[in-house]
Amino acid sequence: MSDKPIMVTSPLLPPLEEFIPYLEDIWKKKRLTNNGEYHQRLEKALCEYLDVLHLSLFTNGTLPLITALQSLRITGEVITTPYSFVATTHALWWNGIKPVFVDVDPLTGNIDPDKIEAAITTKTSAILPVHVYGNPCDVGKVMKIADTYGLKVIYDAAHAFGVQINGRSILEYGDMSTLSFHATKVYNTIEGGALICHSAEDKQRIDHLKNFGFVDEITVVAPGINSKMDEIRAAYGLLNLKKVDDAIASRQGTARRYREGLRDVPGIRYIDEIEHVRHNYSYFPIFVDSNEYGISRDDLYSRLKEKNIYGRRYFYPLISTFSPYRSLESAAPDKLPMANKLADSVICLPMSAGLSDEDVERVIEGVKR
Ligand code: T4K
Repeated sequence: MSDKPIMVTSPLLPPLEEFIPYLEDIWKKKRLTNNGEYHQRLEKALCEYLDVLHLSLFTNGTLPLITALQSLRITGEVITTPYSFVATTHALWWNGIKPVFVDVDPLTGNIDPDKIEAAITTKTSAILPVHVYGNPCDVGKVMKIADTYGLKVIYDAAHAFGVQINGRSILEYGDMSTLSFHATKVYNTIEGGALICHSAEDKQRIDHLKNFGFVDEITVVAPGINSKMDEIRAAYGLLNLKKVDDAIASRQGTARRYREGLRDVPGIRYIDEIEHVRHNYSYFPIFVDSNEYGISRDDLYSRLKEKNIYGRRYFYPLISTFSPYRSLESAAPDKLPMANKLADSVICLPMSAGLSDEDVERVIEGVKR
């Protein structure tokens, strides 16, 4: 077996020979950004692929979170999860909103809906859960709580491109959902993202907010930001969209082999497929029980590195331990035992379209030893 590096992920790239004619067209037309032809085509194509009615493209997956909160005029406190990429909580900070962390489900790492009610105060205006690793949150329970207390729900669906529950897009749930199209994601536009909403009015407001708040040449209705996707990345995204089904199928094969290969390894747990869910296999986290496995998570992480296998500890450290947030009352480790346990035991194994059988075998053998 070779020992070439196996990275945690490798980007999906469109065929260069198909990209060049798109670039030539953009060069000819000299329309580079600001809701150009490719931008409009990609929004339409994504609505069709994802089976949603209203989607706004963004320049990354963080700005749609910030914009969703502005668009829904969220203030005060928002209930969220500490087990995510730091952008989730930073979006609250950028809006002057206080994050209130609640603990997560020990199996999936998603927000534990049974812990949400106890965190609601008179200042709570919304819930910001994350579909971690693309596994759906308990959307039914979250919706019930939100309806009971009159709260908005924004799902950070950065990992959940193409995920469905019972044949319905996961993006239909909540008031709004956000996606990331970063290079490391199942579907990428190099950098990019989107905000999904459920009405033409909301989409219009979002489109104003992502363009400085401009409604027309001389009218600004809100202190918007600049988060428009340019034509080159939109064209790249159109091409990558043609490849994403094959990419997901390839990832599915890798996930199946990991599950078979690691099934009987003592002290290694993974997340099983969830019934009635169309998964996108965006990540393959394993959780190491050091007592049963024999060595710690960090020792396994280092040993894999020595073998040129680069996993990542997504999501360690927890967001609640970072300096801007650790003094919050809700960040106290004893209030977040499950999130801490997952963060201290997780390694995401390499996962990308086109991982060879040999690579997958090397990873499995690396974990087994
Ligand atoms: N919400 C959630 C739940 C998120 O997970 C994220 C982002 C966001 C919101 C915000 O979305 P964006 O604003 O980022 O669109 C990565 C990504 O930068 C980030 O998008 C992602 N989540 C997070 C989980 O992971 P890093 O710092 O771990 O990536 P990096 O550069 O170390 O790359 C990992 C590996 O991927 C490299 O070792 C090699 C490979 N790689 C990476 C890049 C960028 C390539 O082969 N080619 C590449 O171009 O953050």
